[in-house]
Amino acid sequence: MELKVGVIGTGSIGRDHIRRIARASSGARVAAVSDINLAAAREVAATSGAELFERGEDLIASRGVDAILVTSTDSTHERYVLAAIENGKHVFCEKPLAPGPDGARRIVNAETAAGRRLVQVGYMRRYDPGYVALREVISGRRLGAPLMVHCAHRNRSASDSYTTSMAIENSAVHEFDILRWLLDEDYVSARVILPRKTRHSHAQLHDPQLILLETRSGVAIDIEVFVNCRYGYDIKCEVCCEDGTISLPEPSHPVTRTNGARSVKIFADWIGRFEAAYDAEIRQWIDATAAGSAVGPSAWDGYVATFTAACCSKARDSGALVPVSIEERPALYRA
Ligand code: ISE
Repeated sequence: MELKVGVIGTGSIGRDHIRRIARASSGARVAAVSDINLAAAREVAATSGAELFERGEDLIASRGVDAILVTSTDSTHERYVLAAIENGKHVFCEKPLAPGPDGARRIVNAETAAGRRLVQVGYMRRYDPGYVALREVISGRRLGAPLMVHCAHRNRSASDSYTTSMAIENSAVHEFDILRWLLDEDYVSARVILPRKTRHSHAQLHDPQLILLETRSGVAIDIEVFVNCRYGYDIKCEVCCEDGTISLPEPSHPVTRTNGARSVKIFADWIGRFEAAYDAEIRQWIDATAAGSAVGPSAWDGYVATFTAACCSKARDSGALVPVSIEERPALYRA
């Protein structure tokens, strides 16, 4: 059976996933599209042959759509994911699951009430071969227990509408998800330090920020979030364990030697840096959905990442150490 996918949100990541499905994924096709920017959706519908819907809710309810991909603006995720659950349809939602923990919790509540997993959240780093290799070493305790993790999340530049909160809720949220997955444990506290602000920032954005987290077993984590680093998109992660350290591999690019210098390309953004991971996550979502199951980052994972982000924002605004008190994981997500 060919899975008929409806895409809500035809901006850049939406178009990217549409191309991905067309290019690499047998077993699925984009059957419908919708966007609040109707002209953009119409253009995508015309080139992809998908049916155009003016309202996302109508696309979700359509009998011509089996599963939903939500790539609309963050503030609209909750309503589309809830509508998909209500219609009993599998839904892939780009991160964050919702801008704040209350919205993400409502999604968890709706899914647990439905009694089955329907939601996958777009934390694509879990499919990146480098992070997968790191996890194998950590979970196999090949270097003993992890003690400290040093991370950097650097974007080349941020737009004028990008704010201090977004650096945590939209960017560092990836770190919260991947580190919890790597270490297989939750956080207990958060602190945020605001270093000297770069001159490349603007009034609404304090950049960089330094996040300090502690996990249940006492692993200390520092995350530098620097969204105006100027030189490229750079993601770093080094885990210090009892018997050695392990680092996220650098993306492999040829080394050029010319004019007295040796250089290696650095990706400009996450689309290039994590392309293989995006391909793998969408492939896995399609296969699992076609088989009637849901795998990958769950609504619970989406909730925990968003909850942690809210704690970090509070820690930054108060300057205090903030406890990250996460409730017990509902049974649906324990398997
Ligand atoms: C962006 O929205 C993403 O999701 C990227 O993966 C992240 O690295 C970037 O910082 C965000 O702004």
